[in-house]
Amino acid sequence: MTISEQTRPNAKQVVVASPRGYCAGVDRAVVTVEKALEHYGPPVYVRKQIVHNKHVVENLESRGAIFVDELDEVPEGAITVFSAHGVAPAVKEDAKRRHLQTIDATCPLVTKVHHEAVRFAREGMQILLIGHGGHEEVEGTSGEAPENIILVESPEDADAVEVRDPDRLAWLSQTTLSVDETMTIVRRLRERFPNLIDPPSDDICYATSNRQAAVKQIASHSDLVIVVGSANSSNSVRLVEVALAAGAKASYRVDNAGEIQDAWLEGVNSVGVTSGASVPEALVQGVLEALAERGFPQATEEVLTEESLTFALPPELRKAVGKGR
Ligand code: 2E6
Ligand code: F3S
Repeated sequence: MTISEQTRPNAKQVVVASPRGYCAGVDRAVVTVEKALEHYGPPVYVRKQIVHNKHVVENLESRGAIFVDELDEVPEGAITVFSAHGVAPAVKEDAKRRHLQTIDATCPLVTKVHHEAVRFAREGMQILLIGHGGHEEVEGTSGEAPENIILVESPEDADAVEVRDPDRLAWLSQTTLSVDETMTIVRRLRERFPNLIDPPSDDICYATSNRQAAVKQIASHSDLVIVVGSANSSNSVRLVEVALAAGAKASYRVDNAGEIQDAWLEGVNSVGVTSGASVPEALVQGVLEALAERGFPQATEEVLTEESLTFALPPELRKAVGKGR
């Protein structure tokens, strides 16, 4: 295809969003398991999926990580990593009782929300936690102050929630929600509870908001937006919703290039591609190659902003390995 053909209004194009893929917390969590495997040797137990990505989990499994749902599946004294989504204090206590050697890979930005919950609860405030029931992060945060936290999952919940004292009320949120939907819920809550206190800083993390803002930029001029990410990855699933709300004619989530359906590409000229915060870049490159095989040109990248945040590895691992990162 010549350059003039590529720039014609109806010519095919592929635009890949940036930022996309791994955030600082995911990189830290995955490297934590890798370094634990290197240092201690397999098996290394991991409570829940270290991050919500099928490929990451399968790859670590092949190297000797064992993923369990609960700590009673871990042998006494074994090395056990807590996932990036965080754990309730009761889980940490259980680990101590079982004499497990734990490494906490909770993302520091999730830990920050835990601290906010503890502080508000200590001050006697009730907390409306905006998030998805059953998600591990919500279970962990709720466990910090179960008596004081009420889960709000939707605008309808915001309209119906009953509180002890409308003047002693704060809200917090899961880190990976849709920014726009969360603001709608907060507006609805504030209509009912004008003295509602905001979190000290945004709970929806930088990576979630940047990936949503970046996909919005490409969605409005995309016939189709392909989001790479696993089905249980909250932030990845939100990217599909955000792309559709921002004007993409269609949007689908895939775990990898093999899941792209030819029917999705019928009559499509412009394809946008992005990925969730737990997705290795190789999977995005696989999608771009699959599009090239179907006659689409090389992708151009639309960069919204650069990210440079990194987190040090968990202190218990740094101490064991004996060098910093
Ligand atoms: C930990 C906290 C937040 O489902 P969700 O989007 O929360 O999780 P992942 O693992 O897909 O994304 C990274 C992450 C880890 N986000
Ligand atoms: Fe942390 Fe946000 Fe990533 S909470 S794990 S930086 S998606």
